[in-house]
Amino acid sequence: PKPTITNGTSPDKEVEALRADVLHELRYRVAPQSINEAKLYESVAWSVHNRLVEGLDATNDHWREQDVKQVYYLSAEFLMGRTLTSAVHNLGLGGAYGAILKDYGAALETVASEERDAALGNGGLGRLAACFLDSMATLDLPGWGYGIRYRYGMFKQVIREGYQIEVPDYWLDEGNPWEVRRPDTTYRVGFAGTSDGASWTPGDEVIAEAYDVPIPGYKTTTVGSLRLWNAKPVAEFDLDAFNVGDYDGATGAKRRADDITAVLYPNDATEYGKELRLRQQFFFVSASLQDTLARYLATHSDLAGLPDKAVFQMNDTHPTIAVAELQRLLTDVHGLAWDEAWAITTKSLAYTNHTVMPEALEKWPVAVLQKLLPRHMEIIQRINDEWLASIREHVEAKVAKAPARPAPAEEEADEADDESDTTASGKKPAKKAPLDPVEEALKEYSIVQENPWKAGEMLVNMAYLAVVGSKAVNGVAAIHSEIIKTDLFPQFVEVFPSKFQNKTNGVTLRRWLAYCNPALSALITEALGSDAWVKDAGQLAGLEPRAEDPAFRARWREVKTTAKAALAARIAETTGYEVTTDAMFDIQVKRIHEYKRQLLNAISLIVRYQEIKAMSPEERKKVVPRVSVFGGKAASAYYMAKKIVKLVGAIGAKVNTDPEIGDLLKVIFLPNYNVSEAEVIIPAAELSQHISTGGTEASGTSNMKFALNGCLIIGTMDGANIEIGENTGLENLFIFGEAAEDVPRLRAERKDFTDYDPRYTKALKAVKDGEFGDADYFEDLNAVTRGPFCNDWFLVANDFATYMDAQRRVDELYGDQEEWTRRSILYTARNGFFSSDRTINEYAKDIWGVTPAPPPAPT
Ligand code: DL6
Repeated sequence: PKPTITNGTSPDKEVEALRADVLHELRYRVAPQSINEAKLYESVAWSVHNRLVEGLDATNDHWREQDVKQVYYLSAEFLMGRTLTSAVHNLGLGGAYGAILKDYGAALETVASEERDAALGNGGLGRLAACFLDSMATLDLPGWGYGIRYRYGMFKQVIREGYQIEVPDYWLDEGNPWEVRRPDTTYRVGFAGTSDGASWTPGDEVIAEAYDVPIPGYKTTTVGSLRLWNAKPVAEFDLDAFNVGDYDGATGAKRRADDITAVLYPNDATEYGKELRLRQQFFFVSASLQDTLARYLATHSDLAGLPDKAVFQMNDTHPTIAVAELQRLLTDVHGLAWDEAWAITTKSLAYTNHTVMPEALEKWPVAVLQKLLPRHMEIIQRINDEWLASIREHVEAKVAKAPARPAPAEEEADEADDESDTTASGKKPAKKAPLDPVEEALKEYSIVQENPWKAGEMLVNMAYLAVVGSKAVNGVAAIHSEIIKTDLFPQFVEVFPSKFQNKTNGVTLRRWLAYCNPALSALITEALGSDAWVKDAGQLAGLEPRAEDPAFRARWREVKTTAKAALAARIAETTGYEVTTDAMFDIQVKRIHEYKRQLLNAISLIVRYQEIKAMSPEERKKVVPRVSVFGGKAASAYYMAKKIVKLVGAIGAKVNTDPEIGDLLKVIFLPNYNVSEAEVIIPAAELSQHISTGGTEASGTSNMKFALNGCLIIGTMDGANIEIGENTGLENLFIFGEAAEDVPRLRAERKDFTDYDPRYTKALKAVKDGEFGDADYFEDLNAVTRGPFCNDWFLVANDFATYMDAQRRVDELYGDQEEWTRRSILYTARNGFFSSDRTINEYAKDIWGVTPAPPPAPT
């Protein structure tokens, strides 16, 4: 019999049906020579797949019948991690599958660890998208994720002799039970060719084929969809070319298509790499928009109604070519007039900014766009012209109000000309006509702008295109949403102040507390008398009084110690280092980046090492033992980040083998940090570090995961740390460092530090003297925090002393385990706000206008 989801009715029958299903999958699909945990994983996963597909189709049928408004979350990244545990528990089938696996002598947790991570993302931005999908389904909100089915996701990080080596991640090798191929859902996506100003004849086309990843909501009938596109050639094989001996040509189209969906973030150091990235972006955006328009037009005829039925959330600048593509589809393909189409476009799109880092705010050269997407470049130019025309009056008034700049005296101007404008031949170039101040001011607003670093090159600022083309623009934490308004888009705020919003990030409590930390989760459920908190995070507040109960604190500590033992085992397995659970577990896991300042942490550990070495045996007895864990990947072309990885490893190699140090300090670099590693690390953390330079981290989301798992935070007043501080009580965090508002001034002062903290100087000297090996290799790290040319942009030296002071407070508090545990409980109790359910409810209400629509339970 084909089992169906029974949602709790007749549990025995359900278990029997699932048991038969697992056996069927094991026998006929997996068909192993012998049964092991990997084979059991596959069998259970395919059995869960069957349930998910039923739910997926039922949900989509329901949404279509109800004609509900849907949100389409366009994202180049979805960092899903493993699926089995969360799917099984969200479906409420944990007990059933656990019982079935027992028959085979296996347990759900160990079988689940056989799954490979789906690492279709880089860091916080991609994981946020995955958390959002979980919350959308759990809240029964009609919506889809749309992205790329990368054949190789984020690279696997291997550490060889301390150096990061990138290895491809063959995550699809064993098949993927978490997707459904939809060979009937395909679209053509064009590139290059010519445009006559009204329509486009692509020079090249590929097919986008849909794969649907079902997203089960927690304790609900809704199964949402993540639709990922795979690129295929229009014609797989050119027999004519083959027959005349052109073997490369015969498969050229296939190779070009394969490249598009090969890797996440192709290295864009080459022209081909840059172009490929734009191809990827356009490929998934075009397929997704064509798909959603087809869905709409299947039941509606008037595109004017599209904004009532569809809203597209653009996750960072990667999908922002959607502004031009939606406008093109509406005008060129569906025949709407420009203005009518533009009204629909700007009512249907919304944009989230995730960074203030200039290198991540994409700007595409006009020349590249003209070559690859000629029609889109025309459309962007027209959008820009009309936008600038629409604000001309505003800019004229602004210029008129601005205090007049004193004109330089006649001779001074001439002198200046003489110095700067005389060419080698002694001839003076023609004097540039002074620019009209209005034209000059309009440049600030222009989507198409000159490249300040490359004379004559014109760029399209994709963030500006998104702001102009969207109905809402949001940042991802309160401070970040302010910085966006004051630093990134102030000129747009003048024109449309109400467009700008804040949506503080959140994380799904299912994965990041209930499932990754089952022991803590059970204790919370016991204390609160129900597991309702898993779906209603506000209920965690009920734990607060228990922080005052010594017996409860003792149980809380016990749970932490068990999680620490699991991490200690993982450390031993992956690095060979043995660590004691009596030490404080201090964690910094995130992408390796100078702004995140792993270097500050690393230098402080050198100081700690030097200080312990200088102590008497009596003094050493007072040291709080620490295990300092780092994890994170450096982008393959990020030279400095790779050096930081190497330095941390080198510190560990010295410290961890020094018999004088023993258990007082261990420095660990855990290789290949990913979602599954995070699920082991976060429950075990006692202190976590979120120490970015003020004003650089948009939000951070691991800070939320750590806080919810009762881990104390050392951090700067940056990103979501600030709101975590407000919720938890700032006095419960270890705060240090310069505030965001002071950073620009400190940078501008270009202080050449001569007044280093002596501890800092001594630590750097040790690196320079080769105490950690490779002095030459580390020379740049040394230089990065010194002037005069390297001006400590990320304020590592500047914030060092206050960081060390915060670390002293950490050590002091850790000595008082009762107070430490009390705070740990308060972190969990007070941070329910950071559930992604809250974030998604805000998006749904303030931007998307979508409302819950659960499909009825099957009868
Ligand atoms: O919003 C999710 C996540 C934030 O929590 C991080 O603070 C932010 O760095 C990250 N942004 C990106 C974008 N690219 N860069 N850099 O990953 O978004």
